[in-house]
Amino acid sequence: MESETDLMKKKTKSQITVTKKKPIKPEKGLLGGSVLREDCYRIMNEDGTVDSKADPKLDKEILLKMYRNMALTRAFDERGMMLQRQGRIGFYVPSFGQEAIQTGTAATLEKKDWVFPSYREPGIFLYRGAGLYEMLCNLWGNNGDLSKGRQMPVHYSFPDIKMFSVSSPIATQLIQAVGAAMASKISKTKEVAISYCGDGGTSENDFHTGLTFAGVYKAPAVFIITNNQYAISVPFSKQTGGKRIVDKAVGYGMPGIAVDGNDALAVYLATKEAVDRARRGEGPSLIECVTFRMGPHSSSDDPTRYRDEKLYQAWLKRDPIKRLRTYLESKKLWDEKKEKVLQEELKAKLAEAVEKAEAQPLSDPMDLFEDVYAELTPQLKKQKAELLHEVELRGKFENTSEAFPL
Ligand SMILES: Cc1ncc(C[n+]2csc(CCOP(=O)(O)OP(=O)(O)O)c2C)c(N)n1
Ligand SMILES: [Mg+2]
Repeated sequence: MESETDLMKKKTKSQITVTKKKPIKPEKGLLGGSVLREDCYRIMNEDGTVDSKADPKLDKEILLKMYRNMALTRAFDERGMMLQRQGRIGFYVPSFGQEAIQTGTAATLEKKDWVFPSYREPGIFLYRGAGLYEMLCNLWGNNGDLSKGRQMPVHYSFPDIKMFSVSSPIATQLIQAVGAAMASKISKTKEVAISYCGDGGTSENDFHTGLTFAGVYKAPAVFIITNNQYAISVPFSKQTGGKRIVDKAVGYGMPGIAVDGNDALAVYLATKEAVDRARRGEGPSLIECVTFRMGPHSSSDDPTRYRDEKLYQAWLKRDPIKRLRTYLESKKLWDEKKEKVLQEELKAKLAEAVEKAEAQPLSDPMDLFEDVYAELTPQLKKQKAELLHEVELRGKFENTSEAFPL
């Protein structure tokens, strides 16, 4: 079963040493024990300690930047959920527990690389420098949103930092990423395209199409599969008859590795190797990040109706932020005082951005007709006239979005 992990051959050896010492035991009865897996490449023990031989000794700046970004992502998610519960925004999708995947992968990229995220990756936008204010304006769908309120909430789009628009139809971003990767290959720009999808996304035709094409043409693409064990309420055991997503890589002719998705160091190292490999022209790779969706699917979901509480408790022990903090503390890079300062700073930054974003007026409905055609088509001209008439009749448009069915 290890043959497909050529990508990380050396590191797989050290992984075996690490896991032999302190194996993460799958707990019996929890979804057949298939969730807390032992086969993942990991650097950190479950409690955040790292055996000295396995310590990758990354630069202090990268480690601290990753930690700060993971904390910011958590704070952003908490604020997003709170705003929705307070009825101030209509919808939110949190990424609780998945912070190491977003940050650990984003930290390996260059500015020129392309990112095709799913809807559960605010941390990648934040790592690459997206503004809190602009992201929050998207949640309100107002005038400050870079998509002018035309997208759903959490469907951010930041072209300047090469963050492609979030797509709701799952896995569609994979083929878009392969297109960008092929463009890079043909024009020899050495840009890598990284794309993200969930365990549910791997059952989509677009997953198959994207990986087939990338494998055949050796596209400089990296596929990050966030296996958080659920696709809304559908557990991983119903997603595939296979045991692991990483095994699918063999069929597409690319190397793959399963990584402990709650271990920021392991995610970083595995992704770095895949990105470097793609940049050298050696083709695509697949990385299965094994994790757990600690929150609801979205603000419209209640996971207590289908998820075993014991499973949640088991994963709580492996919180990716706590693990990285323990590691940083062991290196004397972090302490309680620094944590307090950081949390205060994040709170203040978010409060300021929320206040500013909430005050922003809604987009002008007439904006709907801008930015696509240089000259409106006859149908759009007709629709615009109808809308103008409506506006005259009603006076103004209110934001009537109260509930999202997703
Ligand atoms: C093509 C398509 N089919 C169905 C849906 C409805 N849907 C939205 S999210 C989701 C689950 C996706 O699960 P997964 O890929 O594991 O990602 P996660 O939500 O766990 O991050 C589904 C089925 C959709 N958005 N697009
Ligand atoms: Mg999932």
